[in-house]
Amino acid sequence: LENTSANGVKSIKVDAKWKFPRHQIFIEQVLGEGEFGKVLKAKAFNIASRPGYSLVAVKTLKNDARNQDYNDLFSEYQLLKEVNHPHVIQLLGVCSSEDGPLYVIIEYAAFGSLRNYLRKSRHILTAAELGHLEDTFEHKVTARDILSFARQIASGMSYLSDIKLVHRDLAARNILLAENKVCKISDFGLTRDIYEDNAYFKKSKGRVPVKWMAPESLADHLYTTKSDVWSFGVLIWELVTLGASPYPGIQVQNLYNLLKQGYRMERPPNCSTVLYSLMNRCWNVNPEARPSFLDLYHCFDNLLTDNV
Ligand code: ACK
Repeated sequence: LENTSANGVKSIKVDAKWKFPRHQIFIEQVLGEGEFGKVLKAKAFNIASRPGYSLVAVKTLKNDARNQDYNDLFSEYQLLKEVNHPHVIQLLGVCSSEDGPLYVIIEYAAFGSLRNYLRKSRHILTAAELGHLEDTFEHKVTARDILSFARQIASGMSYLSDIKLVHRDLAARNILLAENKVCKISDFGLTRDIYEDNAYFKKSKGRVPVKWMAPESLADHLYTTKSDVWSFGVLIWELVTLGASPYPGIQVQNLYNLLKQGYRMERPPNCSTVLYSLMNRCWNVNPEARPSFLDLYHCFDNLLTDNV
C-alpha cells in the first residue's frame, strides 16, 4: 500500500471511492495558512455527485512540510471518510500524492471560522483576520443565533461521541460557518496545525490548546468525550462573548493550578444565569458529572423553544 515518491515523501494509496481527478479542480485563493498546512478555496467540477462547478475547500501542505505533516493530513482524511452528519464538515474527495500534492477536498463554508465570524460581528477583526470574509459578511449575530450555534454544535458532537470519536480541540476557531448560518465541526482527530498562534501552548510534544482543555487532559493527557464536553463549556463562553479569548489575563502556565483550586471564569456581561450554569456544569472537575452532548442538545433546544 505504501511507496516513496521521488521527493522522499511517503505516498499512501487513497480509496477509489474518494479519489478525485486533479484536472477537475481549480484553485482560486488561499483561505488560511498554518505552520505546515494551508487551506485553499477552489472550484471543483462534478464532485461528489454535485453536477457542474461547486466551491470547495482544499487542505494541503506547504512545500517545506515534513513526513509527519503528510501523515497527519492523511489521517485527517481517514477520519473524515468515516463521518457523515449535517453539522460535521464533509469530505468530498481526495487527490492522492501519487501525481502531485495531497489534496483533501472538503465542503466550503462561506463564512469561515465561527470565531472570526463572531469577532467580525463586533468589528474587532484585524485586516488579516478579515481575509476573504469581507465581501460576503452579514453582520448581525442575535441571541437566538448564539443558542442555535450551540444547539447545532451539540448535535454534531453528540454524533461524534456516538461513533466514539473524540475531538480533542473543540473551540470556536475549529467550527466553520456555512451558508444559512449552519455550523460544521472541523479539525477533529489527531491533526493539529496552528492558525491561531496564541491559542496553542508550545510543548515538546506538539502544541496544546491549554485554555480549552479539561484538567484531566492537562494533567494526564486523558482525552474523552467528557473532556470534549469541558471544551464545549469554553466554546459556549466564546459564543456568549462573541469570540473573546478565554481566561483573559491568565497565563497558561498558571491555569491548571487555578482550575484545581476551583477557579472558573466569571459570568460574562449579558450572559443569562441559565447559560452560565450550563457552562459551569461542563466545567465540573469530575468528568462523569459533566452533562452529555445529548443533554446539552436538549438544553439548547428547550431554550430555543422557550424563546420563540
Ligand atoms: O476564518 P477563516 O477565513 O476560515 O480562516 C480560517 C482559515 O481557513 C484557516 O483554517 C478557513 N477555512 C478552513 N476550512 C474552510 C472551509 N472548509 N471553508 C471555508 N473556509 C475554511 C478558516
